[in-house]
Amino acid sequence: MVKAVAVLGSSEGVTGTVFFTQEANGPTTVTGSLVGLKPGLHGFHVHALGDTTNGCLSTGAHFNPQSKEHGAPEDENRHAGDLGNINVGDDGTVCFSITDSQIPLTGPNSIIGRAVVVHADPDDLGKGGHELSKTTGNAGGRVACESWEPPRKGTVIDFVRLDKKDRGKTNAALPASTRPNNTELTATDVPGLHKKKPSC
Ligand SMILES: [Cu+2]
Ligand SMILES: [Zn+2]
Repeated sequence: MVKAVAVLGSSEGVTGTVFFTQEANGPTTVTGSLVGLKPGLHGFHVHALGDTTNGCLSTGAHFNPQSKEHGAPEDENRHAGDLGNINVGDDGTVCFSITDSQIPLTGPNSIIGRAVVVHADPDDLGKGGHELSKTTGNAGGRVACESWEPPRKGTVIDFVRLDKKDRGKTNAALPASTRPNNTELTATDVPGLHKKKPSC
C-alpha cells in the first residue's frame, strides 16, 4: 500500500488535510476534512504542479496527462485531476471520501508532488456552458491548496513523502532520523491544523 498526505492551507483561513491510499494497482482512496469554507459545493482538483511559491496560483492547470477536456469524475473525457466537488456544510466544515482510478500514487502518472486545490465556487463539471467550463469547470478562485508540509507521523512502509526536499521518495529511501514514527497518520498529527476540528 502507498500512502500520501497533502496539508492544505490558505491566506483565507481554510485548513485541512487530505489523505491518499492506494493498494497495488487499484483505485486511490482520498479522504479528507477541511474547515473554514463557505457552505455549499466547491471544486476539488489535483493540479499539475506542487508549487505554491505564488500561492495556489502557481500550481498550474488541472493535472491532465492525457490531454483531455475538463469533466466530471465519472466522465470518459476528463482531466485526471478532476475530482468533482466537495459539499461543505453550514458550519463551514466538510469530511469526504472519494475513490478514483485516475490519480495513482505510483508510476508515470503519479500525483505525488502535485497539488490539491479547493476552489471558491462549484465546479460545473464541464457542463455549465461558460467559456471556462471545458478547462476549469468555472470553479472560481483557488481558496486553499496544499503546502507540502511534511507529516510528523506516518506508516513507515511505503509512506511517500510530500515535502519539497524529499518529494516522491518513500520512507525506505530516507535516513531513519527523518522518517515519521511508525504510527498511523491522523489529521491531528500535522501541526497547525484544525484549530477548529470537524467531527468526522
Ligand atoms: Cu482546480
Ligand atoms: Zn479539469
